[in-house]
Amino acid sequence: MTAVPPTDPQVRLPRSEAVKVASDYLREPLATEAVQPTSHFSEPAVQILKFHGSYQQDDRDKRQELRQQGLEREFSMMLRTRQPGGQVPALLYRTLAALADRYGNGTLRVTTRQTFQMHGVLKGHLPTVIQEIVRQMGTTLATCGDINRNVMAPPAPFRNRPAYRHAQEYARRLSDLLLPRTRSYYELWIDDQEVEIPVLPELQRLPKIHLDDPVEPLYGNQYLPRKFKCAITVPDDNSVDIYSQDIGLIVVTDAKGNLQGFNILVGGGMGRTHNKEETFPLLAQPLGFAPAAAIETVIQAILAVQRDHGNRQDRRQARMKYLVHTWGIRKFRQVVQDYAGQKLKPWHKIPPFPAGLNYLGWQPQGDGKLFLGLSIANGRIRDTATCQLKTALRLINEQFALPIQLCPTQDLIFTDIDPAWRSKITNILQTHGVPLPDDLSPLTQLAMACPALPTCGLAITESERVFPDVLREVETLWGELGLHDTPLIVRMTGCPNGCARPYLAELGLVGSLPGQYQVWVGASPNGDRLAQVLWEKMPLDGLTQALKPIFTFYKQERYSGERFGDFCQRVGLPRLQQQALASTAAL
Ligand code: SRM
Ligand code: SF4
Repeated sequence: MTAVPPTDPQVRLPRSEAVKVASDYLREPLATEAVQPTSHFSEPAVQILKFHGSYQQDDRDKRQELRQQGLEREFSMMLRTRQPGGQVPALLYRTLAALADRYGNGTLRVTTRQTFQMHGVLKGHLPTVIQEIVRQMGTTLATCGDINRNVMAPPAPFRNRPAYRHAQEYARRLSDLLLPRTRSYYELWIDDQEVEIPVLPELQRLPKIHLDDPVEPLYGNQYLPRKFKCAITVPDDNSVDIYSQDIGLIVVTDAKGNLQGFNILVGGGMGRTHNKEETFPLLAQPLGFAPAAAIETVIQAILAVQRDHGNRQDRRQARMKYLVHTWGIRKFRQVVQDYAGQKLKPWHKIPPFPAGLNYLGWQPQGDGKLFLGLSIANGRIRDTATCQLKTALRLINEQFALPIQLCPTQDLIFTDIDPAWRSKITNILQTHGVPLPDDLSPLTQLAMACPALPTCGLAITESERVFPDVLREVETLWGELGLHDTPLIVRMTGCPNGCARPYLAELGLVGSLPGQYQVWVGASPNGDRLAQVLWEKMPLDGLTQALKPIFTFYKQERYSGERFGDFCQRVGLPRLQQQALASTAAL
């Protein structure tokens, strides 16, 4: 892998890098095009728009018809918010829901990184929508693009467990620390020179970490080679899929809950490309431990190492996981220590994480109040004929103004609930047909799918739209075998990019060709082992028939309490494939 420092004059910049440099810190050509009365942006502007939190999309269902009529695509913008640790104040939720109704497609979507996405905003409405979000203390800044994305943390609002509080606090601190410093976002959308960008003490000059760049001392004018993702968790909760992150921090406390520091993991990532063997998902590896006082420096050092040594020539090889993989963790650690000007301490031993947690249903917060976790199918908040989820959430928001925690499983938690409100809230949900978690099988509670068609420009197959049917069929089969109460993590994506983290599912379906899916099995239910491909091309109408012998084998041969993912890993792919073949031959 070639390591290209951002300012190396000898190397001709690929287009994706040149666009960033030419943008004058994320301004042009976006600023010019944003005020033009057009339906969409040019390609370079689209790349810069991402750093402002928006993707240009078009309705792929209508592409062909419009092309036949000689018309242009039906363009609209998707906006993504930044919610460190998934925290959403009640007023911001109200604003986002109203904006989605007025300017979007009427839905909000809870993402797998604990943010909201709003789809279907017309180009001309972008300034109004972004202004309103910022006015209500929200932001879309740097939620997309080659920069640090939303920082995740476990959503459970356990007020009596200090480790959870530390994780949430540091999610916010790291989010602020790694924001871009350019004023372009505010110039373009807010027209307000008064907005203050926090200058953190940690951003004072640190040798090696900071560039000689007056605007972006950490990122420079070329930003990162690729997207960058961080999460913070606590030792007994891997709801954030910590091993899938570029940087994963695990809170370490003393016996009284005082923060000592963080175990640091680096180099995780899911994305891959079909038939490109040099791309693959990777789990993050232990880097070491840093005391709390040093963590900001170490995090910036890691990011700066990726900034300077990540691959800027080939975007498919540009994620930090490939740098860690190519160098090996020892060299990576050495270089990080060199940048940080300090040695990392040894990793604090922690037990393995427990299996896939969710925080659904009514639970005590530990401070006399309750929280309520609601399962949201694919994170999509909308009303249907049978379930008026959007209306129910609006009513709860209006009547009780409850803060929200978004979950990495695309679910949502209402927090700080006075126990006296419980029956009224339950009543609102029931009268609007919103299923309470107890009504849902463990399989439905844990499942997730990415948006794919019709909005995602990269989708090869359907995902969100077909997932309810797929899940129902898998669930029926699972139930027929008497496995109703056994949890199973099922995730689906419309392409190999891995947005719903399917390579960490016990059963992962990954769009491979139109109408066909790879089937991945064998990930550990606690998220510390990747799945493997069982079948390369499976049409959906053959899925349950193909799975039946595998599920039956599991039912018959599993050890007591053994989960499907662990079983598949133990028996191995060849035996699973044999079972499937034997069953086909017997037909
Ligand atoms: Fe993702 C690109 C949706 C989490 C890996 N992802 C996209 C885009 C923006 C398509 C595009 O580039 O044009 C999708 C927009 C679809 C739409 O219509 O809304 C998209 N990704 C999503 C969301 C909404 C999926 C969801 O069901 O919630 C998630 C938004 C997270 C957020 O709030 O920031 C989302 N994406 C992820 C994750 C999971 C995670 O971060 O924990 C991954 C795998 C982890 C990782 O990054 O390795 C992920 N998305 C990708 C990739 C592949 C990156 C790679 O390293 O190869 C792409 C494509 C790319 O970057 O080139 C991508
Ligand atoms: Fe789109 Fe692929 Fe991500 Fe699904 S996994 S949202 S199809 S990029």
